[in-house]
Amino acid sequence: MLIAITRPVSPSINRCELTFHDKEPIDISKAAAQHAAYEACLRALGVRVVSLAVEPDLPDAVFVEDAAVVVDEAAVIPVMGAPSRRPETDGIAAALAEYRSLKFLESPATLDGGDVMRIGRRLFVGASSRTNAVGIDQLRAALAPFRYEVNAVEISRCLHLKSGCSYVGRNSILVNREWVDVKQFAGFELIDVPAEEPGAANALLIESVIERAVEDVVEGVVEDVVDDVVIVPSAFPRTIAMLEARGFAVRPIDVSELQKAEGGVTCKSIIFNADEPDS
Ligand code: CIR
Repeated sequence: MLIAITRPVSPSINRCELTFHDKEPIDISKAAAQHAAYEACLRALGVRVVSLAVEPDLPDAVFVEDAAVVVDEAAVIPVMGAPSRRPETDGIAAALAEYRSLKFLESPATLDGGDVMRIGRRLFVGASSRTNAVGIDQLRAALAPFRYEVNAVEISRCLHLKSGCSYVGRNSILVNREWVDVKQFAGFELIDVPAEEPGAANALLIESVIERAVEDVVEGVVEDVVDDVVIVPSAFPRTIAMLEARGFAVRPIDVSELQKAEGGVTCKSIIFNADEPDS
């Protein structure tokens, strides 16, 4: 089954890291309600949500995606790019140890999970202000025994790689080419976000149960499975309409408060395939 690790919105989120956004007050109870709706959406799609304890003193702790890179064979725990966020990995590593063997990156490596877009056995990693070349090299070395290919991608004007592109299924990548250099994406269909919605390329694919079963047998991308769902912020109606017109099943979700913290829809969960841990 698919498992999603999540963590509640921290009461200190108004002290979050900001890189490209101006500071705007975040309504904590509204953010918590939106996060609950996000978790409910995942559950409705058949995902088992494992919500960890709140981290009151870690403002960005809700953005769990940045604290790990999970593949089928292992979980890699990075040194996160923002020093304020580094303590977040302790709780994430403890939770993931139930499901995966752990590998740890070491300083001077830095890497945020939001910079890693996995498509089958290929990992594209954004060379961002949070992820350095040593981090990309250490990730490549950590995953080499499992035959994953790791490629660096140049990005600019956005926080993470997945701020500017996401794999949405059907061999397709939703992308803002103003922010992401697409030359590594040969062989994939590129779907450009509308110019009016530059931030809309962060979308969360939840693959259908059928596709997950097939993926167990056939490694790599499975095309034309109709039951996949792509979760997209409701703030991006043109992108939603465009994806629906192309036949994608889209689930719009309101994440306006966490967008003020420079978050999107992928960053609030770590999603992977696993059996239930033994209790
Ligand atoms: C940060 O700057 O680290 C947080 N305020 C936002 C992190 C969002 N993470 C993501 O998109 N993967």
